Amino acid sequence: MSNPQTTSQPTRLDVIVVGAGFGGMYAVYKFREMGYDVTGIEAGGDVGGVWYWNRYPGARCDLMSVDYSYGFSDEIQQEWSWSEQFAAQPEILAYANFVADRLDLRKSFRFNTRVTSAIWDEAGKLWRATTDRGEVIEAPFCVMSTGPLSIPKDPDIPGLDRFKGQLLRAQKWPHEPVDFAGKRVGIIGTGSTGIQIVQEVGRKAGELFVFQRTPSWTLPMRNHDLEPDYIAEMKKHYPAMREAMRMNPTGGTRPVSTRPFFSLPPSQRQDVMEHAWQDGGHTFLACFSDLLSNQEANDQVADFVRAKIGQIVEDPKAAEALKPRGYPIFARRPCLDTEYYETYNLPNVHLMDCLTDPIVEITETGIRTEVGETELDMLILATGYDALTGALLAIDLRGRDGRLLRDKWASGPRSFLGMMVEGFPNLFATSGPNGPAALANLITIAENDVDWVANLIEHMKAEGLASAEVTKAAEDRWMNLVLALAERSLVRKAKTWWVGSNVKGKPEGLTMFVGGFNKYREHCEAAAASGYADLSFEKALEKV
Ligand code: N01
Repeated sequence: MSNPQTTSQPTRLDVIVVGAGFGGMYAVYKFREMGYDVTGIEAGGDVGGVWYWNRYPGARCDLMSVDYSYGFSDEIQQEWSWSEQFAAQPEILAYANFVADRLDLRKSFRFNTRVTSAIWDEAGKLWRATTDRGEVIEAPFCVMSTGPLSIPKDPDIPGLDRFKGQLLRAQKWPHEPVDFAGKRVGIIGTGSTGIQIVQEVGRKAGELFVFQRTPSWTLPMRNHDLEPDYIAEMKKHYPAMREAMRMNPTGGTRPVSTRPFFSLPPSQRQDVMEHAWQDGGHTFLACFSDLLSNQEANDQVADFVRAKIGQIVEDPKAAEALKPRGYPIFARRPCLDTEYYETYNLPNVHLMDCLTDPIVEITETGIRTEVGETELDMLILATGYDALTGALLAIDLRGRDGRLLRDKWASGPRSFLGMMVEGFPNLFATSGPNGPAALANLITIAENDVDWVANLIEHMKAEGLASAEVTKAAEDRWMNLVLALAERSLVRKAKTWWVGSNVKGKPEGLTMFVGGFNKYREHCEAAAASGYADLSFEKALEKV
């Protein structure tokens, strides 16, 4: 294994992997096991990806821990035990560290290093990546495991740099504990991140001011500890569980209903919704088959949840402001919370409704809205990400004939299976923007994608092929399918990062594959089974 040092001489590898989140960690392990000379390059100081950076109070995964974990190694899943149904960030990061230790992954990574450019060298049939440390690394294959949520986005509000108090970004949270006691704390953003912070910090801060523009839908998580008997039983069934996850639209173990909402009489529908509310987690989505395709069904569930908000939040004005309206439930990523709405009944927590009183600017001492200024000691930004494409487009990525990915994707991302891009041979993305990305379990998707790429590279090695590129026809076919499915989905009806509307100037559209992880996997398998008929290959100049 070569170890690239800071040098003007390019380091030659077989595979470059960008990112040390769950996708990149598995990719590095997989290629190393296959005997390739592989190095992972990661901007953060260690493994974990989004879980390395997002150390904000209350950070937690809202997928069940046993689902949100690797299935590729039975040793790992037998040795690791989760403590809660929905694990908190410290435990997930500890899991990433456990995996890195167990597989001795760190020796194959360069941390605190960012890839700034990656350029296809047609003559050499290789990718030449440059890092912010001035290193040049060359390899025939480049795998981008850069994550759909890794480029934080600051709010588009004047004055952010003027604020003299403590400014905290959720996605770059300090590694040291932050003390909120007695402080006047403001937070902008009430997506999944903001909700998790509010329910935690509201109980700690002197005063908490929540600047909410669009209310999100959130449902009770009802998290609980996992009993030793449960864990032991689950470990016996891991193989069957992993198989079930491969067959599941969400890439998780929870079965998805085939029952349409209106197939039940009204009283039974009410009972099912009440049960789902009490049961917690993503039970709602598992109760009915058509909540993302039937507007009327969606409206009824939305009414049910709005009524619950009204029952919990004591101040009628705050309750009304917290009720989402004007877009379908589940069309914005549904959050799972622990007493989020109850937090607004605390005397020190104040909802600042930016729909009726918009933020004008951030000042030296706080936030000024149209009505007046709120003085703050601390300001938390939970304002989301330049998602799906942000991390890929942040790199100066040039394919055949020097073509920039940024230019190719000027009207939105286009790829085959979210993994390969026409004009960019031997470049792969895991959990890419035209796959099921954030609509399914990202670890399940990453494992699928890395395996698919690994099989393709093995095929190329066996056949003496130097480069693989998806044909324009195949890319068009995939994108037509992605866009046709998106057309039928209610998901496109909300203004969110899912459709790119949260970033000024970004092309809007639902470009994720909404057909479910199971169908996506079938497409991947069919592409391989066809002998990679969707790809064009060039013969090797030399064998990898
Ligand atoms: O980001 P978001 P997030 N003025 O984009 C507001 C995953 N995740 O970090 O909608 C005022 O959802 C913005 O308001 P609006 C999960 O996939 C998972 O919360 O633009 N407000 C919105 O409220 C999630 O979907 C977990 O009107 C402004 C917020 O900032 C994804 O990460 C936990 C503003 C951004 O919400 C992203 O979630 C956390 C402005 N100028 C995250 N600009 C779990 O697994 C932006 N906002 C539980």
